[in-house]
Amino acid sequence: MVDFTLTDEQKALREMAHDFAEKEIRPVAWEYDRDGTWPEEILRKAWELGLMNGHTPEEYGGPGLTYLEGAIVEEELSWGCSGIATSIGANGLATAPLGVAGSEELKRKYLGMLTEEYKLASFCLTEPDAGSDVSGMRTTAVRKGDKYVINGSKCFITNGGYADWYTVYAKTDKEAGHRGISCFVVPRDDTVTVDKKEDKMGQRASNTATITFNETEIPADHLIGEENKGFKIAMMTLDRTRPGVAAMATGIARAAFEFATEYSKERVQFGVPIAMHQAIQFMIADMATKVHISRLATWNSAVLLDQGRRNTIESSHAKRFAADAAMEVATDAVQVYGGYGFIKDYPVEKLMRDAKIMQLYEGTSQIQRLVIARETLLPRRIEEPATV
Ligand code: COS
Repeated sequence: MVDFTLTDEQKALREMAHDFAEKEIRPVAWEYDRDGTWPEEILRKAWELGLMNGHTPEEYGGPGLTYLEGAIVEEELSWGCSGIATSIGANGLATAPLGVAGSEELKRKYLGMLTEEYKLASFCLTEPDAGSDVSGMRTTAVRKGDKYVINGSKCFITNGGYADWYTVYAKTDKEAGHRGISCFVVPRDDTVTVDKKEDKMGQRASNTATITFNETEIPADHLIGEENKGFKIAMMTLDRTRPGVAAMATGIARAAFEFATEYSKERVQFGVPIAMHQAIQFMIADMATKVHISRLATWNSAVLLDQGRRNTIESSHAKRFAADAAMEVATDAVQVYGGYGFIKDYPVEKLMRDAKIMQLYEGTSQIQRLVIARETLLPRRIEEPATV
């Protein structure tokens, strides 16, 4: 049965997240964007309300939201400000590998740490020379007795400067390409340095940092899953988190669409509100369709996960469609505002800058097409749900 009717609980969750976005995020979003303000106070309030760590199961102190419910929350928060929503959601990306392959001890300790009090964790995959090409990473983890020693730098790390622990991918076999990567939980200590905070085009309220591990020692049992199985853990993580990014893109598109619609009813040119002109009506109609289809594709990819099914292609469909749609809708919203759209006193130029990252992080729109093409032309036979 195909049915996206939300339950009363899901509607209440959406309302709560929307209320939070409207009252706590929107009023400061443009100011925080201008100044690149770290939204700590908002993050702490989100944590109090259970809007952070949404997917963490109840047994580890989280609310145990389904992927569909997570997508509903992420769209609302991103409607408020996608930069702040990214900071609120980053623990979800860092903890997903533990959900995929983590031991009971690691889950209890590190998921519990994030739900017992306000703390942050970051996902460290990307490196200066390894973006789309994950296998090209240079960070190493060398086993020494009952420890691993980690060396290397990770860049573009969301919340990196404030995280208490990191999920880190590193080479445990330098000669083995993607089959030589392992995944670890790395607590922050003095050997972990924050080298750089990026000055970004959009999502300026989120913290994006370069993190370097200098002879960082961790207990051997901080390996997530098996040695040299990290690449698959990363791919399975992204299958699970891309629906959330697609939901955030939907939130940006919806915000841009709403601003443009309201403005078109107020702005008078040629003696009538510009909404009366077909040129504007068609842009508004295209925006409405894109928001609608983005949400449907997102929810579809999330529900598959909730059913325990592999969603690789649907996740990439949703991420690539919603990200491209957010960029198009935000650009058109600027167009509807005309010259005012280009001015920072008006809300839509921020949304256009914020939308751009949707086509870049958690796999560029080109990588999503690559995944879709491979899944279409050379479908992999993997049991459902995929295992490492
Ligand atoms: N689930 C489970 N296993 C998967 C998988 C998935 N979704 N995708 C790939 N794999 C497995 C493959 O089956 C293959 O397994 P074997 O080792 O048994 O052969 C292995 O992983 C390698 O797959 P593939 O050959 O497709 O790897 P590539 O190096 O060509 O990389 C892409 C594939 C480009 C899709 C991948 O590197 C990618 O997603 N890059 C983007 C990374 C990204 O999103 N970065 C953003 C930063 S993270 S915030």
